Amino acid sequence: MLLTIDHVGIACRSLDAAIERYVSVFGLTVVSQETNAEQGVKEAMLATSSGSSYVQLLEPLAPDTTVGKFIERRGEGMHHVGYAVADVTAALAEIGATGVRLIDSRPRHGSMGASIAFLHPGDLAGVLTELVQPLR
Ligand code: MC0
Repeated sequence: MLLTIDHVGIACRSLDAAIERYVSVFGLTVVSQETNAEQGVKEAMLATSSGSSYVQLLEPLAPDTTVGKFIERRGEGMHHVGYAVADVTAALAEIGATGVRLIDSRPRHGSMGASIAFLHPGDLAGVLTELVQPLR
């Protein structure tokens, strides 16, 4: 079901500062920058050299957002892993049947036009997990 690691999401206090660091250290290429009000983030996708997976940098829009609360509790760091799937709706049905808690029962709008859905970290060894059906 999981095709590849689409991205790793990293919570940061300043998107501009984090972009500058990740570009200067790793030579990554910024391929998109968006504000996603529904998710409470300003985010950037930075492509690795294979072009098929990304580092996603996430700055909270406010302290009471999911990423804002995460930084308050744990500081900056790895926030989630996003796996590419062919069909996010079908994957949600299959995963839901295993008893893993679905944070999103239906897909939402994600970065670069993807359809996304989150799974609860409490059922996946503490890792907030995102399913990503990329826009093709
Ligand atoms: C919170 N917890 C996490 C976590 N965030 N565990 C692992 N990874 C994370 N990122 C844990 C806390 O440590 C706590 O554990 C428990 O979850 C409840 O924490 P809380 O602070 O009270 O938070 P809740 O319950 O309000 O929400 C946690 C939950 C939430 C994972 C349900 O963050 C959520 O709905 N996330 C999905 C949406 C999201 O993260 N959006 C931002 C990225 P204990 O053990 O103390 O109970 S949007 C994005 O990435 C888009 C743009 C895209 O990719 O395209």
